[in-house]
Amino acid sequence: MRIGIVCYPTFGGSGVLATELGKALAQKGHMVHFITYQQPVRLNEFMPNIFYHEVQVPTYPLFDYPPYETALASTMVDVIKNNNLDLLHVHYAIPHASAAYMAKQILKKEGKQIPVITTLHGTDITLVGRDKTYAPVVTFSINESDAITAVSNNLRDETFSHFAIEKEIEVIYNFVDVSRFSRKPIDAFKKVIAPNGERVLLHASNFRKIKRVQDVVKIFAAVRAEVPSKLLFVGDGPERSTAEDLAKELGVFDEVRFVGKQEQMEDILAIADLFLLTSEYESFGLAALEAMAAGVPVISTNAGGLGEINVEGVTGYLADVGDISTMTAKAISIIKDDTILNGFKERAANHAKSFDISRVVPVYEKLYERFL
Ligand code: GMT
Repeated sequence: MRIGIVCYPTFGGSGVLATELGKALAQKGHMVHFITYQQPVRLNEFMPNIFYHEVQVPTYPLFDYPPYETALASTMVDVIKNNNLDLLHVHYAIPHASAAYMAKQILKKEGKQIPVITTLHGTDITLVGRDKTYAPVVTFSINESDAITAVSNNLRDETFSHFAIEKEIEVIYNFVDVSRFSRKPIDAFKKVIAPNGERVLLHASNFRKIKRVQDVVKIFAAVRAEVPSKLLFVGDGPERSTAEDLAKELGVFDEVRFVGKQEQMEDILAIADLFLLTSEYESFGLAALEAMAAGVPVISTNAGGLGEINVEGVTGYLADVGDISTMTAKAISIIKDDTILNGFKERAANHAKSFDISRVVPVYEKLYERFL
């Protein structure tokens, strides 16, 4: 098949998932064309049947806001025509689904039918999409998609409850390449982070308000008082300095490392003992799934779809949003004892296998085949 994939090129889960999907499809022999404004961060290897088309957004003194959506729709039209694409799979509704609708209408006039599949990822529905400024366009363009998928049951339900959706939404869970995350720790790296064999706690996100990174710091400070440990923060974003300030205030700054955005998550996860995800909402929590694939148990909130991947008492624990004391107590209960920790690690890695790339990519292929 000749497949167009439209996504955000950033470290966010939707871009990561879309890129990994494209790479997996290419490995299976499909021709995959990425259309976005920057090289996707996970598109870091050469494959002969992967193509990257950069959306150029010309500026003009009149434009206070250069019209990305128009440029994207035009690029979609060009790429679809020049490469005779069979379908377009857009990840994240805004503005990808509406740009795809526009491209589809343009091509229809020229006699070419292009099926559009929209995958909803989370904030496109629960946060940004619901905003009155966007909602009518989001609702319309989702309804005009030939197929709609959501990454969890929770997101599917949220979509139905907030938008007048007239079509079925299929749930296709996010996936992880388990083999990629089954890494041995790099000893030298572990020694730098935890020189005295401390436990390593980890959080990775875009540091937006919704992630409640200050809760991570509070949990760590309380855990550290009981069990010698270090905290690694991966990623960057608006709340990073809040987390840094709080770490100083709580007297744990020297035990915390902010390593910024990182591509080699598998090497970082390999030295971690516990993943903390304190979000107010996660449609799925791909970062937690990647942690589990690397054999790292997860302490998370029970918000959104997190309960669909993190299994209470098996792969980690879940607590209400903001319930620092429960999350702290559960974290300590996991890491205080080697045998208990190893049990959680093994079960987390095993559970992640049910989300392995080899199971999920064929589901997308079957979906595509329905439209050919
Ligand atoms: O978490 C973010 O803020 C980034 C966002 C994105 O669109 O890249 O992540 C969303 O999509 C991921 C992949 O499907 C999910 O794993 C995340 O849970 C979801 N984030 C939210 O719902 C807040």
